[in-house]
Amino acid sequence: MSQQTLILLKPDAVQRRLAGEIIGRFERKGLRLAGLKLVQAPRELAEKHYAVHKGKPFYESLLAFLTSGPTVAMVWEGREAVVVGRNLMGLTDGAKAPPGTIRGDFALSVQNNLVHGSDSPENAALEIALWFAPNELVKYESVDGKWVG
Ligand code: IDP
Ligand code: MG
Repeated sequence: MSQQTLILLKPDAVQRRLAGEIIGRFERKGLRLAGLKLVQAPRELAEKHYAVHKGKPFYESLLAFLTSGPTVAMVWEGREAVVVGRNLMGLTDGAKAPPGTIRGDFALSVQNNLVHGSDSPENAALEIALWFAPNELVKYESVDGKWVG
């Protein structure tokens, strides 16, 4: 089943000029880009996005991080896009994420771990609605669809 997932390149990815490297990994995997924009997230958006973490010791620091600079917000779609995105990212803690994953290759920190990816199709739908207006998502046929599946 084709799914959509919200992927964010957090401000550390943009500041460290890793956006192209990371986007390339999603492209090469075979996922299809459905939406992309650069956003300076206001606090209200960051609060909604990380509402599940409210009350945790790292919550305020996490909000400060996500609002500290521009974020690349993207929607990727394709077969099992949610779990595929999570696997490309690797474990939350960059020090524990295996090599070959985005965090494993480029992150050392727990907080500054470069990417966000939705963790379920239900959360993906909620997060996509938070970051994108419906008319910002583009539907099209990918020409290599029959090869990538
Ligand atoms: P995830 O991004 O791998 O889904 P979550 O547990 O949902 O990880 O946490 C959301 C984000 O909060 C992480 O990506 C990371 O930036 C930050 N974070 C998670 N746990 C910690 C922590 O223990 N200390 C500092 N920041 C954390
Ligand atoms: Mg999460």
